[in-house]
Amino acid sequence: MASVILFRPTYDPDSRSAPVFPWALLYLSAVLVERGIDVDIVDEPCTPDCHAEAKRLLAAKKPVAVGITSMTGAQIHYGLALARLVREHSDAAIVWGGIHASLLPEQTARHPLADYAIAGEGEHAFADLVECLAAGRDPDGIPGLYAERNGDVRGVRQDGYLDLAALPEIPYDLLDIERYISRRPDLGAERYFEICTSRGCPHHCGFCYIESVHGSRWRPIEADLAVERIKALVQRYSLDCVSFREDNFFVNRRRVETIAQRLIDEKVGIRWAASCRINYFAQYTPEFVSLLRRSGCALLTFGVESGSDRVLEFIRKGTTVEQVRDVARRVHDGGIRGTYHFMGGFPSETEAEFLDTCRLIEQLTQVSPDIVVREMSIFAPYPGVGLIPECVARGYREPADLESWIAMEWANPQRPWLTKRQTRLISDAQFLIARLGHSNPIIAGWAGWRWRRMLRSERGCTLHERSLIDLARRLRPR
Ligand code: B12
Ligand code: SF4
Repeated sequence: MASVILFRPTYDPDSRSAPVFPWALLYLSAVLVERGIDVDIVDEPCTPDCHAEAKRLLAAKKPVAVGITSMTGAQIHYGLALARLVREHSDAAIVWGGIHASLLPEQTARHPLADYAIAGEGEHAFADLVECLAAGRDPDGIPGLYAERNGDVRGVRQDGYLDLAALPEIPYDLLDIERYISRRPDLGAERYFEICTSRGCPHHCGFCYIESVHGSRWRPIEADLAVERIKALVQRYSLDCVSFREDNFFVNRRRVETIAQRLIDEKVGIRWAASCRINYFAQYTPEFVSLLRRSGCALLTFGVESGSDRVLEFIRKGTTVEQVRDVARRVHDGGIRGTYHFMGGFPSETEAEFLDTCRLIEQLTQVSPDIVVREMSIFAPYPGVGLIPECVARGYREPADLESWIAMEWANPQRPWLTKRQTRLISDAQFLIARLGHSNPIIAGWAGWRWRRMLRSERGCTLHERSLIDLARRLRPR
C-alpha cells in the first residue's frame, strides 16, 4: 500500500490559543483513504517535537510523497524547514499545496525543496499524483500539477471546482480531535469545534484571495446535508458550539433559514458562530435575526475594514459606513454578539481616512460594551489580490521566489505607498486598540486617554511613550 505524510507547518509559534483544525489536510485525506492510500498527518502547531515525529514516520512508513500546506508568510518558513528534513531523510517527493501554492504554483515548484506544486483544490490532483508515483508512471499532465523540468516549470490549471457533497467522508480519526475542541467562555461553550459547509464567495473585496483561487464561485452543500453533518459532529464529539469556518456562510439567505429552522425543530441545542457581510445583515428582517438567535447564533463576525466610504469603494467592499453603524445596533438589539474587523494602510488611504476608521471603532464601542473590536490589521499585498495593480503603480514589486514571501508577515512587508508617519500611526492605533480593554486599569486608562487624543487630532499623534512601554515589557521578568 502506498503511503503519504501530510504536514501542516506552524503558523504562529507564540500562539497560546487552541490550534485551528487543519481542514485542508483532512479533505485531502478523505480521497486518499478512499483510494486505499495510507495517510499520516503531522500538525506542527500541536505536535511538541514535530521534527522528531516527522523523522520517525519517514523511517517507518517510507512514504512516496510528503504534502506540505502553506499560506503566504511565516508558514512557508516552517514548511521549508520540514521540506529540508524530508530531503535529508527520505526519497519521498515533496509536494506543496494550499493557498500560497495555488496562487503562485510556478514560483513554488521552482524551489529546490519542491518536487511538485499543486494549484487549487488538491483532493483528486494529489491522490492522482500519489498513484502515479507509486506505480512508477509519469504524473505530468495531471490537472493542477506543476513541476520543474529542465529549467522550465510546466503545469496546467484545473478546470472547474469540486462538488463538496460528492467528497468521501472526512476521516476525523486520523487526528486526535480533542486537541482541537476548545472552551470558548465568550460563547458560553465548553466544547467548541468547526465545520465547513461551503467554499468560495461571490464578492470581489480587493484585499482577498478569493477571485484568484475560487473564481468568485460559491459552492455550498445543501442545507439538509449541512444539518446532518452538524448533527453527526455534535453527537460524535459532544459539542455544544460550532463555528462555520468558511469564506461566506450567508450567501444564500434561504439556505441559512432552513439550517436555522432545522436546528430549532430538531432541538440540536448548540450555539453557533459565523462570519457575515455588513450589507447582508443590513437587509435582514427582525424575524430572520430572531430566527438566527433562537437557533443558537451567538456570535457574528463582520469585516468592516474602513470608516471611510471612499476607501470602502476603492477596496470594492460593497458596503457603506452608515450600514456598519446600523448593523452594529441591530446585531446588538437582536441579542447576538458582534465582532468587527478593521484594516488600515490601503494604497491611496490618507491619514484623515484612517482616523475616520478609528472614529468608527469608537462609535461602535459606544453602541454596546459587549461589542468586540478585533485588532486592526494593516493591508498586506498578498499574491493574487485585486489591489495588486494599485500597489504596483505605487512602487511595489512582488517577491520573485518562494522564500521571499516569508517576509510578508515577519519583516514589515514592502508598502511603498505608506509614509513612515502613516505606518507609525497605524501601528500606534493597533497598540492602543489592543490595550483599551486591558485588565490592568492603569494601562486601560492610559490607552483610553491616548486613544481619545488621537481621535481628536486631525493627523493622529505619535505615542512617544511607546518605546518606554516596550522596553519595560522586555525587562519584566517572565
Ligand atoms: C483557518 C484559517 C486560518 C488559521 C490557520 C490556517 C492554516 N492553514 O494553518 C489561522 C486562524 C491561524 C489563520 C491566520 C491567518 N490567516 Co488565515 N485563513 C484561514 C481560512 C479562513 C480557512 C483555511 C481553511 O481551512 N480552508 C479550507 C480548506 C479546505 O481550503 P484550503 O486551505 O484552500 O485547502 C485546499 C487547497 O488549497 C488545497 N491544499 C491545501 N493544502 C494542501 C496541501 C497539499 C499537499 C496539496 C496537494 C493541496 C493542498 O487542497 C485543499 C482542499 O481542496 C482561510 C480562508 C479559506 N477559506 O481558505 C484564511 C486565509 C488562508 N488566511 C489568510 C490570512 C491573510 C491570514 C493571516 C495573515 C490573517 C492576519 N491578518 O493575521 C493570519 C496569518 C497566520 C498567522 N501567523 O497567524 C488568507 C491567506 C492569503 C494567503 N495568500 O496566504 C486567507 C486565504 C483568507 C483571505 N480571505 O485572504 N488563518
Ligand atoms: S473578504 Fe470575505 S466577502 Fe470579501 S471576497 Fe473575501 S471572502 Fe468574500
